Amino acid sequence: NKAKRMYFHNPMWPGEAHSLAVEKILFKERSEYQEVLVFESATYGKVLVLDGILQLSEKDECAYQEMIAHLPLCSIKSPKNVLVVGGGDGGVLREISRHSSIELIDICEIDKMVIDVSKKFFPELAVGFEDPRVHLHVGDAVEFIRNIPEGKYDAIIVDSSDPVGPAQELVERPFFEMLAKALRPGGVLCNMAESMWLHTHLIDDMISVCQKIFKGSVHYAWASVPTYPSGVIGFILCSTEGPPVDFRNPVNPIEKLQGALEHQRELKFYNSQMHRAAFALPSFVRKEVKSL
Ligand code: AAT
Repeated sequence: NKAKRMYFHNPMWPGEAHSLAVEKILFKERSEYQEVLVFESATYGKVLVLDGILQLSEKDECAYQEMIAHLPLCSIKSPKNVLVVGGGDGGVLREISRHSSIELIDICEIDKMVIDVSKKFFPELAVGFEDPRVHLHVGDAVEFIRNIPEGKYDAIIVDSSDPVGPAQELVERPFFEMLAKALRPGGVLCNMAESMWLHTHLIDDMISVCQKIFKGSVHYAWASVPTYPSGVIGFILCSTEGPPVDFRNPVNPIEKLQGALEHQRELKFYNSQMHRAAFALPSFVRKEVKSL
């Protein structure tokens, strides 16, 4: 039936599926946008699934959330205004809140059910919403970004779902153009960018689009996240024209940030060495992602 096809034959990774033993289904409901599922797994803690695609597990969310937040924020000095697109679980907010220079954290998540479910089942992530600098906007990021004054943000983090469903438009050129406008000169974007084992074609397309729009620099980084398809996830890092940004060498190292390591929760994955290492690419990626 249709549900089975969705789980086992996702067009993003045909011919493969990753299994986790389910101890107990904790929540399953259809929101206005997608099917939201939370289950207790046997070995990875609680797991959030949207439309049959795993979004996070308690065991390895640290790798994704820490990297997607600190790769951009440690690449510029004293970030002040930040926007998160998607990220309704709050995990990226929790990481951003380690940066004491930040004054404003806007987040635009389309699906209120994701936020409510996270507050109920993932308090270690949803704690991110408690930071008083956070301003929540529930709606489509494409609409939200259209009305943002030019140059408002120092950094934008796109923590959105795969480009099937409500996130389709978030990998297209007009969206990147709006993001670039919303950034100050020398501002940075970090965008979730799929797996180098599965999607070099998609990565190549996204990078070529970004190179046309972001006149500073464009780089690809990656991290190991065992519960994501093929066990890795990538990030595209871009900067707008202006003061140059050298993403590969953090100018705002986390180890020197006042309070960043004494936060309510320790950093489990990210450090300056992981930051630098994330930009090293296998030879096949260099070859297949021609735009790099
Ligand atoms: N931190 C968990 C990882 C995610 S969550 C992606 C979020 O993006 C979801 O909560 C989804 O509701 C939201 N989203 C999707 N489309 C939009 C949109 N148009 N506007 C605003 N928010 C949106 C990503 C996991 C990546 C999985 C890799 N395979």
